[in-house]
Amino acid sequence: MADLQALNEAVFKGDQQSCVELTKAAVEEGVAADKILNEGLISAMDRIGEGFSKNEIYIPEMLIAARAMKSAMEILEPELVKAGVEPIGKLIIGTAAGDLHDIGKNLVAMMLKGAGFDVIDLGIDVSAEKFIEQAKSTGAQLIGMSSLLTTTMLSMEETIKALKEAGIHAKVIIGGAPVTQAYADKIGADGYAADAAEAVTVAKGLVA
Ligand code: B1M
Repeated sequence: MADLQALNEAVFKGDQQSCVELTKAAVEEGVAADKILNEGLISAMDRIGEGFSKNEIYIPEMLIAARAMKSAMEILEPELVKAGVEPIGKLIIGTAAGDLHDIGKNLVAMMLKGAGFDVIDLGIDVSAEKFIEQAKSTGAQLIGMSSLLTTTMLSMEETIKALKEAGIHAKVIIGGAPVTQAYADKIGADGYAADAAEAVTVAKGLVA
């Protein structure tokens, strides 16, 4: 019998192999894809997020759990598409123009995916033009930008300005080591998150 509790534990512990096996077994047994997603995967990532917020779980464990979740999602995604499960929102994400750091951005993207968002990752060094083009073509409600350098923080401001000038109404969330709430307020971002767990809370709040 499909063991979603074991799958939940496997995600929590970052046991990639068990995640894949248990997800495959649940799909083969005909367990509904949204049940596997919610009970097996998302609730485990919620636990990871809570632990991270309380400093009980650290970045390496979060990355390992997110990677395990990603492997399970690769099996589950076609089933979710077949079942017509709606994501809770669509978000495009990338690192600010000029910035090549992507470890934090990838973690944020994985956590948002884990929380049920449809995440389109534009990668690193993403220009304002690319954000605008992708915001238009995907119809995303949210745009995430990450910056690790004090210099590339400035390109976030330019991108937000360009998005507004292009008439894009998607809400913008920013983050990254040098970024602060005060800076987000200054440049007109709609949300700021200090870490990947908080990014999920902020993103959920913006699409609610
Ligand atoms: Co670079 N680097 N780096 N680097 N690098 C830093 C950022 C630096 C602080 C190191 C230092 O000097 N102490 C410094 C920046 C100084 C500054 O501007 N104030 C620096 C520098 C100077 C540089 C170069 C200029 C070095 C050089 O070439 N002279 C160069 C710049 C290249 C470029 O971007 N144009 C450079 C290059 C690199 C590598 C390529 C070697 C590598 C990046 C590899 C990669 O990402 N694939 C690298 C690395 C690894 C680092 C450090 C060591 C680690 C960054 C990291 O991955 N942290 C970093 C020093 C440090 O931070 N201790 C440093 C772990 C990651 C999980 O955390 O990204 O903060 P972080 O993400 C967090 C939160 O910030 C938040 O959630 C994440 C998870 O909790 N968050 C968001 C992030 N994005 C978010 C988005 C959100 C919400 C939350 O909403 C959308």
